[in-house]
Amino acid sequence: MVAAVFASGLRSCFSFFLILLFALPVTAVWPAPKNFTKGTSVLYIHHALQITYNGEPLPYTHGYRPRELTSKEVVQAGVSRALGSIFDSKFVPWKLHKPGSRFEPDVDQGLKWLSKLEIVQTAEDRPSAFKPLAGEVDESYSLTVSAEGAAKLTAASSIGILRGLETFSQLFYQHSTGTFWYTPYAPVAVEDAPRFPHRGVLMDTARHFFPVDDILRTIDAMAWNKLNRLHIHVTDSQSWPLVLPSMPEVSAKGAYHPSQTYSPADIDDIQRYGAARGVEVYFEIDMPGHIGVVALSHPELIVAYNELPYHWWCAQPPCGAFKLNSSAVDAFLERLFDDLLPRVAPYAAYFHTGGDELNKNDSMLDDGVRSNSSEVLQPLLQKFIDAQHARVRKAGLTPVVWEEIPLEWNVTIGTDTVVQAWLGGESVKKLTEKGLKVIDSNYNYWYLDCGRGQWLNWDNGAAFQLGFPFNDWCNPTKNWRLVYAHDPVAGLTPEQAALVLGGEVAMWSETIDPTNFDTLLWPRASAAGEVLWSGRIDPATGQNRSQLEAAPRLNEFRERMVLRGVRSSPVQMTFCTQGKP
Ligand code: CP6
Repeated sequence: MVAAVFASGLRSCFSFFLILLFALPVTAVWPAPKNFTKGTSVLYIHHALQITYNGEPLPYTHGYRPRELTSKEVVQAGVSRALGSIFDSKFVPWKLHKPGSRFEPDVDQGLKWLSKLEIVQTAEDRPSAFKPLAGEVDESYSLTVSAEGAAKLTAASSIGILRGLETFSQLFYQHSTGTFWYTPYAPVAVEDAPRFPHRGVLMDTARHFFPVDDILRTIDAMAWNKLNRLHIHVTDSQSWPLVLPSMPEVSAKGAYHPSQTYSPADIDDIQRYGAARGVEVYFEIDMPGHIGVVALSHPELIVAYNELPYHWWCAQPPCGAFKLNSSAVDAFLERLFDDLLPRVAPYAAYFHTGGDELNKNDSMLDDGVRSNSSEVLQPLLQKFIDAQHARVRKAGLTPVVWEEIPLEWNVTIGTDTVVQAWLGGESVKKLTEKGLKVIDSNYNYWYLDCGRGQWLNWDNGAAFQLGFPFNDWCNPTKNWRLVYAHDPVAGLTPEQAALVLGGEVAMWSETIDPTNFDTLLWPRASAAGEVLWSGRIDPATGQNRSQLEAAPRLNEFRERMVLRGVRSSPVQMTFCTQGKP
């Protein structure tokens, strides 16, 4: 800052000094590393940089795709993406500096080059690079870039190396001459590790369909944010885009259109794409509520499908729930899980069986139950959950459920089960008091589709009941600062906090499709991403992280996301990031 003022005032008299006196880019790296020290020396980087992986030369091949998910292929593809991010995205950081300021070094003097990047993986991937995030994975890494031009990246796992490569890529800018790339931060030393192991995004492909490419692009952007779990809420009462070869009628009747489906090959592509980037893709089939669409192919399994007035039977039209006392439902689920679980299990640790917003009244229409009393329904639901979770475990997966299953219905679930909390208030506390593992998706902060006040249902569903297929299902109003303000472990004892695996931001898609998805997800998911990777509390101060410090840094990262092809919303006007002229 001082250098910039000095430089602009005295430029003509002291041009000899100005070679060194340019203003540093304000900041770098999102999410904030655990420990990060940087200097003020400039290093240039070239495509022909020498790269080694465990001592072997690793060529930088532009756009390299891994042929198989071995550690070496994953790292090689990661190197290609990181260098592609540096050289392709053309990030000249003028937006981060006052107009007319000198924000970059001169390139007509003797340049210092980064000569090598040495990558060392100190342990074997467990269980494999193929199933990267099952169980405990060490995502930590350390990265140094010396002022003399040698970079070293060390990690225990290939995923740790990917995380370090992403940090590495964020140290570089393109020079406005267009033919040089440099970091102004040498020497750099980073020691980094995530605060939470589960850092996720929920994508809802049932209210609107998302083509595979939109999902793959989201996986890329998640990896830039060091987010590591993509939860695909793949079915709901509105549509069933998932093709099941053993029961093709379900998607044939249930998809919005034959083109709006995911084939087994699509599912495989999505999960492999994630695995290569350290993003576990796991699926949710929401049940026994939120499943009305099955009535289109199997009407005998469902009660209250499209029943009106809808708010009597469910949270959102069209209604429809599984019968809770039906051997036909059980046989259907046996077939469904036998088809789906063996295909998704190689790439994931989790399978989500839903369980949210089950309306008691539905079972009044069920010939096998005819009751809306909790005493009658609870044991039926217990049996239902036990049966489905046994199938999930048998496939080698860990079940995930929404919070209502243990908290509202008092269903007993295994302590292996992960519970996704969303209703805010005391939910996370109550769940961890029961000794249950938790993913936090507090809807007051981390539901990105909805603003506060979403439950002011202004017409009580009247429009829908009048046959008008319209539903004012909330509007987005939360800003990144509200998302950033949420700490999933605030107010918990250390024992309780240890059970919080992390969190997920949720993008329910009633009013979201590929045209507005990126813009609504980013950069707000980045704000949650930093809370989940770096922790809400800044260890340097012991206080909540500063939004004032975060804003320009998030803005810089947002520019990178846009230049890499993701249409993130702006953080603030350019004027604010540049500072007063
Ligand atoms: N769909 C499903 C939804 C929601 C949930 N489950 C939801 C509820 C309330 C709000 C936003 C979304 N649309 N299947 C709740 C987990 Cl405010």
